[in-house]
Amino acid sequence: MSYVDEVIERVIRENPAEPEFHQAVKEVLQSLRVVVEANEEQYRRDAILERIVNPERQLKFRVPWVDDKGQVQVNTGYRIQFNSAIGPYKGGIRLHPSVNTGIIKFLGFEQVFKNSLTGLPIGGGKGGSDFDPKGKSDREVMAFCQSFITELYRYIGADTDVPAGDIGTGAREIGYMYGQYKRIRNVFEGVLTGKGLSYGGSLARKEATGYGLIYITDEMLRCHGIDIKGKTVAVSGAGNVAIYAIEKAHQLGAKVVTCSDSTGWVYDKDGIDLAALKEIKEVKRARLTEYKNYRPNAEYHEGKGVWSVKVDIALPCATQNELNLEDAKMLVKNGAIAVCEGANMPTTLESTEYLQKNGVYFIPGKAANAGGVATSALEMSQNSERLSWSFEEVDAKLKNIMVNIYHNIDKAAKKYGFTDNFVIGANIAGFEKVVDAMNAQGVV
Ligand code: NDP
Ligand code: 2IT
Repeated sequence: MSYVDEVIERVIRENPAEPEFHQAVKEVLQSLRVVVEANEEQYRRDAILERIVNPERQLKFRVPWVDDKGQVQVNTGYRIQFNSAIGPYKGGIRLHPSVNTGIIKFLGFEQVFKNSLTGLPIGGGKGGSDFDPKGKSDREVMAFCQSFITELYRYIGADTDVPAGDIGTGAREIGYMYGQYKRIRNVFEGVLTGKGLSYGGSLARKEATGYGLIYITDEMLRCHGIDIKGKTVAVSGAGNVAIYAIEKAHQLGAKVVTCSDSTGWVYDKDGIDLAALKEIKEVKRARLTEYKNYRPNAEYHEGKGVWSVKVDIALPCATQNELNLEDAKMLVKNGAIAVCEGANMPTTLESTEYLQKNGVYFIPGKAANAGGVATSALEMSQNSERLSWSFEEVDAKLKNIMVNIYHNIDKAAKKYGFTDNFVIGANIAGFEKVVDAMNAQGVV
């Protein structure tokens, strides 16, 4: 059996009941086949693949807190410090009831390659909890965040591990976590990113993932002679990534006609009203059912459905495995030209293959949504030099990073004979730098 297949089998055997982690490992390792098989003996002797799929450290801890009725609640906290070969662990904290070890592990694994692709000195990690911020009072969210950090503070630090936002963790949660860290450690340092602007946050971090997604999509299309202007776009999700992807897509002259949350989706043929969406989601923290109050001509549907709309470009920005084979078939039938992932692993393996086989340009999340973590690294730089850069400066750097990522993954794909296969390109380009650093640092 080939080394790649052996390690995939071992991961499945040793990590049962972690299907999302298996999926992420399969996608990456299968892409690396050409690189590994060219030098299989050496890779095997150095156990590179066993080391790359095994986190350096996994933390799992109790998070007790008191709700507004005086009842003690107990959640589980996670932090997986996956790989620090090229920099301190870096990656978000997901707060969602679906969180478990396998989900955090797949996200941490993806983060290793994504962070490498940014070209910045950040290793990969991810954390989270099965706590659900939805429907909780601000005080309850604060109680949870303080308890979470009361345990996690021992393992993180500006030069060790720098968490940030992800699903369910936004500016409010980062603020509470930062305050508790500072109180316990008595240091004011850039231990978290996505901070508020008044205490060390970076301008353009909030916008960065969504903007970056559009910058790389635009660059990829431009290089294939296609103008994003005038294109119709389907976006899923209505959170941080979705909102700022819609904003930048509109600025570049595309029209986004859908968005969604976990209960339903909106079709607005005139283009999503961004001011309304921001008020519903960022201010009121309400459901998308409210969208019709702002735009009576828009349609609201319960359940899933954004991929059934005829569009040129699809941008999944909600969560993992939200675009399945049936969805991919509908997109192809409707003539879609590109799918670029704002979320982490939103497309199933079989739908990715189907899209690619049918000539749809596909940019995987580890490249397409890397603008968020890249700008987090820029926030770390600003914190280290105790300065803040202007919005324009950060945005220009972000754009440059996304354009570079596109060209690097394009080059890697071409080098190995897989032109336009940006999955293979991203995995190889991300992997090469990490492995080079691991080899240089010996067996650690
Ligand atoms: P948010 O919490 O801000 O928004 C998530 C959105 O997805 C919400 O609209 C949510 O609906 C919707 N959603 C639908 N189904 C689900 C589900 N099963 N689980 C969770 N959410 C669901 O998160 P972000 O926008 O920050 O993150 C979206 C995706 O982008 C994630 O995959 C994340 O890992 C990825 N990402 C985020 C980055 C960032 O900087 N924030 C950077 C790179 C990637 P509802 O409100 O009803 O729950
Ligand atoms: O998935 C991701 O890249 C993020 N949630 C952002 C991580 C970060 O450290 O900014």
